[in-house]
Amino acid sequence: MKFWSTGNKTASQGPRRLWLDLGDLGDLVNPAGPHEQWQDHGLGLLRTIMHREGLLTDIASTRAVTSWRELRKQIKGYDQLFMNIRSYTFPVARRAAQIFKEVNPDSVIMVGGMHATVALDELEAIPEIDHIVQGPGEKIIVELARDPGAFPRVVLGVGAASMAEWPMIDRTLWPRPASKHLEKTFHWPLEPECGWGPPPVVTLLTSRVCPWKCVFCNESSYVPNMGRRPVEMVIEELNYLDDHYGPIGSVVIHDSMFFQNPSWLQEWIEKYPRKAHRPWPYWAAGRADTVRQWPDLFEALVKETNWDTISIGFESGSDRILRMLNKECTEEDNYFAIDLINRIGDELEAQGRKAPVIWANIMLGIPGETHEDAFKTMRMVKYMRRVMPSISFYAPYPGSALGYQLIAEGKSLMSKENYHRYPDDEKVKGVDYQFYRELLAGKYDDEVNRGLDPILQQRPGVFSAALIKA
Ligand code: B12
Ligand code: SF4
Repeated sequence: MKFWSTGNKTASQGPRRLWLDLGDLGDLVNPAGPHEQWQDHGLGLLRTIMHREGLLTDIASTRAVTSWRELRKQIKGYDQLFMNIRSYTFPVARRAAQIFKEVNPDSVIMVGGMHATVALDELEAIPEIDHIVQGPGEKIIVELARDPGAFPRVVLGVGAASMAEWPMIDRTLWPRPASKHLEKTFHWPLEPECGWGPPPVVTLLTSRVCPWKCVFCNESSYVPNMGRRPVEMVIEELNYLDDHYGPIGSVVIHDSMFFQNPSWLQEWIEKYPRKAHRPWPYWAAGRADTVRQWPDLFEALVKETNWDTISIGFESGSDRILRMLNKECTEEDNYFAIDLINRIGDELEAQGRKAPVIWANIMLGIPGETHEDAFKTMRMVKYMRRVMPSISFYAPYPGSALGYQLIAEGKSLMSKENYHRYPDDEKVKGVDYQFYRELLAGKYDDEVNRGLDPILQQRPGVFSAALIKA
């Protein structure tokens, strides 16, 4: 039973507790794609906190098995189950809760995570779940595990005021890759390569919660604002991981919005290149409007700290749509950011250094989007010189303003059975997905090319492979 990190150690110490890592069956055996292999920081953090308090847990993962029968065998004999449920893992979590209660009828199931906050009714409807914690969980998990009976069925979670209070996640508490083949490329307890930088990869968070309120995103709806993790702590953790599990190849900063708090970023520029064992190249996210607001800061970050995969939520190349999305960025902001990144890339290449690449987040199929809006978006993508397009069909997630609206109007095609399965899934009634499929297949390249520089027109106009799950 190599996936049990603590064997049966917990048996003699009170209730036997299990954390269940969630994801599609088999994703840690033979993954469908690189992003399915990322580890869950919510689970890692809460397990670390519990273990520090002496509340030992075992780990199983729906990703580490290829059938429910296999999972059933692994989860027998436990008294408590913990799960971090996001909307996209809801169907798996529900099935797991049912099986767990079936094989452990006297057990207590405790869940939290984004879905508990944004779609409470869906979790309340699962009778097997005993306690549902909304919001952050780091200051409640220990009490809850010690005495679940003292809590009502629905509990408001309690978080830390600052990420400075978070312990360093014990990454050996994350599930292991579950096949010999994956073991070789995974670099557990670090993480595998996904195309953004060399392995082994370290994923980490420096900030939580984004202050903007784009209507398609539910970021601001579930965790109250909290202090950023101090720069020194981030570097210390990276150096520790490099010493113990390295050498690290690259870093993924999973923050929803890395490019915020200029004073923190300034300190990062000063300390990361000097104090980290190596200024590992990293992936991190920004917004076009703030790149335009603080261009010098942005340029210094890219050049001096090796921010070499720059994720930007452009979403659309049309002002009409950007306004509808409450993106607070304009077409002009988007083009400013692209021009700046293009120029920085040229300069770095001229010095023999690697040019940064844009990880461009793009949405298509937004209700109300016209063909011309979509052509403008694809034109903008073609304008980017070094780019990894990450295109998705707009998905009406609960917790976001637009998502709630479309759900209430009966227009959402996302269901409890299928929050998101395949990139090509249709998400909203009334959207002409056939048009978008043809657009991505390059059928409208003439329209997209209109007004573009002749050199840019020659760039490939087929983007079907860039469509991702959303
Ligand atoms: C990193 C990240 C990713 C990474 C890695 C995912 C992973 N395995 O962790 C990647 C890039 C792969 C990813 C992909 C996607 N993601 Co994502 N991702 C995030 C992000 C930015 C950080 C997650 C995180 O680590 N948070 C920090 C930890 C500490 O928080 P936490 O997990 O929520 O846990 C806390 C609480 O929820 C609570 N808690 C959790 N479990 C439990 C259990 C108990 C018992 C208790 C008491 C408490 C508790 O306590 C924890 C500590 O406070 C979040 C946004 C965010 N700010 O959280 C989005 C987010 C989770 N992702 C989201 C989405 C939609 C996606 C995608 C579907 C689509 C997309 N286009 O991005 C894909 C699908 C991925 C897949 N596997 O199929 C949504 C989820 C929406 C929802 N309603 O669930 C979020 C919230 C972003 C957003 N605002 O839209 N994502
Ligand atoms: S889409 Fe990006 S900028 Fe907008 S609220 Fe979400 S994380 Fe923030």
